[in-house]
Amino acid sequence: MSSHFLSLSRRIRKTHFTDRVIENGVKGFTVYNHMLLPTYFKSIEEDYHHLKNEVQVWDVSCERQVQIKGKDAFKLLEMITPRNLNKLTEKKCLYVPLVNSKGFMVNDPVIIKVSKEKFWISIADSDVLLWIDGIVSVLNLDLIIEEPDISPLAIQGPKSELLASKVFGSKINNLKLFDIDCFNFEGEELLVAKSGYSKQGGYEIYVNGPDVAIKLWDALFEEGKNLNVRAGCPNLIERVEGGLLSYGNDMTITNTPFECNLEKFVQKIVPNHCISARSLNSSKIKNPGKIIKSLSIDYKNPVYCENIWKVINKKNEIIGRVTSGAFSPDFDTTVALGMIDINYLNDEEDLFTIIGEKKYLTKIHEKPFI
Ligand code: THG
Repeated sequence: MSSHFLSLSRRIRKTHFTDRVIENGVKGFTVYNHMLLPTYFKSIEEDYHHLKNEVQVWDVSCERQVQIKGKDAFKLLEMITPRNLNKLTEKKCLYVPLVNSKGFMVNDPVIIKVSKEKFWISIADSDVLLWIDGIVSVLNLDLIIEEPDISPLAIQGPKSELLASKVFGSKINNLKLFDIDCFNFEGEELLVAKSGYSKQGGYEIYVNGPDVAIKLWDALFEEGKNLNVRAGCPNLIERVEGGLLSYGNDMTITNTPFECNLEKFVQKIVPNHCISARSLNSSKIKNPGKIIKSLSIDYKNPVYCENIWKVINKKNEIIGRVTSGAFSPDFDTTVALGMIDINYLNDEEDLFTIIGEKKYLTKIHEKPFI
């Protein structure tokens, strides 16, 4: 994969874990929410096999928390998402599309209810704080918005439960997907959720401040010695196999939740509080011309999609775009996510993806590769 040095400056924030990440041999970073996010350690393939067999600790501090606190906090949340938030409790977090008044994706965060009038929006890579601040100031809502010093640290992989229970006790074994609860670590109460940006299972710990960050990192590596724990990060191959969407890659503010296959989270069809309801009700937005699909591409060499790959039909017409892709060692094919013209979703004609100068047979899959 091509790489260049990233010149650091104040605009690109380090995290409380960055020094530890470097000590553990990180080889690449990207920038996400103006903050460093590791991209690989040994190699993307080696990290992938380790993630799918062992356990990793990930510095995902760049999943910043936009905290909203006050009497109107819940009202604001209902305005910015079409998902029904009835299931959001102090014991359950939710994956929620944020949609603007024209019906376009602003972000796709996880939302956490910290207490009665206090929520964290655990954001993907776009400036949600600015978007919300605009709404709040125009409508004069009664709430305070800030980005607290919270650094999510993820434990991911099939052995994550073993590692997490060594540090947080066996109570952690009771958590089901998207459950969240308080756990004691060295006298600190930390929120821990069963969640994370992989399909291998695991937890995300919302770490407050720099001191707990280092103590927790070191405890996880001490307790994880016999579990072959390693520092890791969201893995491109595993993510694409699992069909996890990446805001800024697979979708942007030019896409609707329907195009992003997030229709199941469009639930507030009555335009009451939600600012996207009217647009999301219009037949133009409800019936998208293209939709995100999992794809397999008959290309069998290590490869990473760093720019859009065009998808074409027999007549060489462009009928889609691959937005994320990588060769998968386990499936022995290149796996991908891409926006495909809805007229080509049924297997009637051969489709091809252009990689380099050549074209490779491409199949559309109804489900991710898991
Ligand atoms: N955890 C936390 N914050 C985050 C992410 C995370 N912020 C940034 C980014 N990741 C947000 N994007 C996603 C995308 C997918 C999922 C979570 C966050 C996810 N999706 C599951 C899936 O698609 O299978 C489940 C969705 C559902 O059905 O509810 O987990 O990872 N804290």
